[in-house]
Amino acid sequence: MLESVFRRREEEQKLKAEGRLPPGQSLTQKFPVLHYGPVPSFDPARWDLRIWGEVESEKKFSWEEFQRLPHTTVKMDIHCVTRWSKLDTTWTGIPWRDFIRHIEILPNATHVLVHCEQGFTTNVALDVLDDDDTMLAYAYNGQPLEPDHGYPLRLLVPKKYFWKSAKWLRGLEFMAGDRPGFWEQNGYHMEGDPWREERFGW
Ligand SMILES: Nc1nc2c(c(=O)[nH]1)N[C@H]1C(S)=C(S)[C@@H](COP(=O)(O)O)O[C@H]1N2
Ligand SMILES: [Mo]
Repeated sequence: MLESVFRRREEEQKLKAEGRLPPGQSLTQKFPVLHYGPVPSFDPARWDLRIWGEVESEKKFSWEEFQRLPHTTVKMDIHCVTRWSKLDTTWTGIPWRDFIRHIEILPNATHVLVHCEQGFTTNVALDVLDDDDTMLAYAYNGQPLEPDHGYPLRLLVPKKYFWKSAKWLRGLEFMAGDRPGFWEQNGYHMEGDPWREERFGW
């Protein structure tokens, strides 16, 4: 028991030295569930993903349309502000850069306010989303997301703390300038970079 704790510490120190595990984080093999409020239900006939704000024209994707978009599978590490990290998680979905080809974003847009079921929001800069591991994901380990983990769709922004990876995604509001989302209004950092330990905003 004690030996396994020491072994894990050693592994974590090594991963930190290699720059794989951010400061103040510990490894987990489990997949903790964290969110505010109840798990919403999903009705494919009524679900849509709404795009608005600083875009040429508003747009809505139905679940059927959304599923037809070409998808890929990406492996990534995730880091939660509550200090757990999980390495090599495998997700399938639509890469951000592919997704935005279906939208005309106006040149003055700088940030997105991500909207979820039940009013959860989080803010992300467009240049953060412009990466090869950000995606709109609907599967984890080859299976549809568990209801707890965001079924049917969540955003993934693995280079930021995991609260930016919004579950039960329903809308993307493109903004000219930044605006705090749910946790950001409640004291969390506007950027949330785990490598700089941007946990809290104060
Ligand atoms: N819609 C929604 N998405 C959310 C949250 C939430 O409360 N509502 N919590 C965030 C937080 S704080 C974390 S750490 C991750 C946790 O994701 P997981 O439950 O899949 O581990 O979801 C994020 N996405
Ligand atoms: Mo979190």
